[in-house]
Amino acid sequence: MKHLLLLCNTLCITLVFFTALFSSCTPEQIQNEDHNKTAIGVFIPGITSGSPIYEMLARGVLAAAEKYNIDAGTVLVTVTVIEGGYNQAEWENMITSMTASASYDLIVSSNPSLPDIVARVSSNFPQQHFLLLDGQLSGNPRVYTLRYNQREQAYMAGYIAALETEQNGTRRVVGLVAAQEYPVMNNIILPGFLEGARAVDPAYEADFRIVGNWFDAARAAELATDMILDGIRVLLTIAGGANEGVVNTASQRGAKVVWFDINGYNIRPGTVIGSSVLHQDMAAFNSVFNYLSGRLPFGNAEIAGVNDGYVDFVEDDPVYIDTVPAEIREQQAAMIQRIRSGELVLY
Ligand code: RBF
Repeated sequence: MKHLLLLCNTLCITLVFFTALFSSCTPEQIQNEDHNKTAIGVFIPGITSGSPIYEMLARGVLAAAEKYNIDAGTVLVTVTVIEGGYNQAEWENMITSMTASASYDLIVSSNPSLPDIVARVSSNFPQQHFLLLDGQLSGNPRVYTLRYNQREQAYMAGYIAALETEQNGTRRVVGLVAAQEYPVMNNIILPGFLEGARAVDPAYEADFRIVGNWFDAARAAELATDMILDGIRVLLTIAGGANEGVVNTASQRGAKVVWFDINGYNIRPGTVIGSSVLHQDMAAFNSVFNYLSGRLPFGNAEIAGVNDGYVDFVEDDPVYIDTVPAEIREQQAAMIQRIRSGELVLY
């Protein structure tokens, strides 16, 4: 039996599940005053809406709490989701406040910039436990991180972008529209994307453009227009809410888009020709469930890729099958098979 209380405003969503037993949580994991409760705070570094990586985070945490509660039967588990907004300069203060409130046994977040922030907060509040996805920090006994093999994710995006360009493009250039520059973008995603394209033909170059934020669809549309007029056939877009500007422009101008993080085929059927995805909902679910069961290996920094089931390219969507030529799908499938079999290793 379960009662669900949903309190919602723009900044804070609280879900309280009245069930579950915390019998399997170790005393060290429970700081809350009420020892019958486990309180989890989810910090969204941005705005959830329009950023599937954050939607998956919240969904996975909530599902893990719900399953734990249903399985265990009697104890209360609370999940509070707090949106940090787009002003990145405010995030550290917000996480410090969450920590200083001593309200959460575990703070969960997702973003490559979080490990540095959490390292500083943790030095002032060493008891606080953190679970960070899409980021990497090892050796802190209160912090667990899991990042994805985004070289694989970007390589699969670059490969299909080049296959489509070979068939219907005019120049051997693939496009990447990114919201902002950050180390994972510049050192892993952009090089991985280009590496994938160059596996089709070494002559490929990448045209890399920056929107400047994670929401400005009009600016992203301007960049996409420029790139398409320059003869670029396929654009990978990694810009949160601004992705909308890229996909609209591409569909109006007959260009193609590769989607990142979630399955995007149905966003614009026929325009979105690839979906290089992360199963962040599953990562959030598994790691929170492990935490609740006292089995999260704090101190570890894990990396998960295609062969761990956390990175994938969606090949079985009917829209992909109906709108992308068989010849391209077969070559893409053969490349993915080489990753799965271990013949192609991309760490
Ligand atoms: N991705 C989003 O989808 N939405 C965001 O608002 C967002 N904000 C980010 C802010 C920073 C400082 C950094 C470093 C990354 C951000 N990302 C965001 C990117 C996200 O972590 C990931 O790299 C991409 O979603 C590609 O998987």
